[in-house]
Amino acid sequence: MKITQIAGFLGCGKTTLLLELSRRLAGEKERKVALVVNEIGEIPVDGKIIEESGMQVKDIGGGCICCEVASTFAKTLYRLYKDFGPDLVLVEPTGVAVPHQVKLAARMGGRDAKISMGPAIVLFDATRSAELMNMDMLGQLVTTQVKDADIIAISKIDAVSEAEVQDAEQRVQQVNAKAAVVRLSSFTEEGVDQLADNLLAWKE
Ligand SMILES: Nc1nc2c(ncn2[C@@H]2O[C@H](COP(=O)(O)OP(=O)(O)OP(=O)(O)O)[C@@H](O)[C@H]2O)c(=O)[nH]1
Ligand SMILES: [Mg+2]
Repeated sequence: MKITQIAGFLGCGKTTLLLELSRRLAGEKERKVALVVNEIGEIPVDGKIIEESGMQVKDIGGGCICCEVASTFAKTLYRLYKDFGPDLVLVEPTGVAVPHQVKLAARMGGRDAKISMGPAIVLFDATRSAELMNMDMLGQLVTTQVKDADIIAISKIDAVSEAEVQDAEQRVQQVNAKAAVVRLSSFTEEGVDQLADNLLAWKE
């Protein structure tokens, strides 16, 4: 069971990508997939509809899975592993979660050798690239999210110019030169297959 988080600041496109990725991974890639969401965002995750396609959905409320409810998160992962046995778990933390803390919390639930950590995929919203790391208070949080990323997805590229995509790429590379950077639009589906393949190929 491989646990992969789709992280990034509020409204950057996490849920939209989560649904696109899970559709592919459970569909043509034929993996058994579970989703863990930490907060219902703008696009409601309709657990019932998703479960009809054979996936399991767990919604954890009451706080952030990287801090207040980290132990609930860990237990949820372990239960999924024992009761459902998915190949892949896709996790959507809240927009203010810190990816390395989400990883730490996930590891608490996964000391078993058959549980591994997938990449932290961090979305960086191309439509807000100039402001994101410069916001009062929260700019530092976004910078930490980008630093923590294993893969950075420049999201919503359908809504901006080529110059703006390049601007976003430069900003994230200044903070994290190691992570792979993928151009993503969940609307046109550019980059979604690449992220699915990266996630499947990922080794800790
Ligand atoms: N143009 C464009 N808009 C997108 C794309 N993906 C998501 N959006 C829009 O961005 C908004 C937020 O998308 P969500 O997927 O809910 O983002 P989120 O990161 O899950 O949001 P929170 O969970 O509230 O932090 C919605 O209005 C989406 O329709 C994209 O690829 N292109
Ligand atoms: Mg969301």
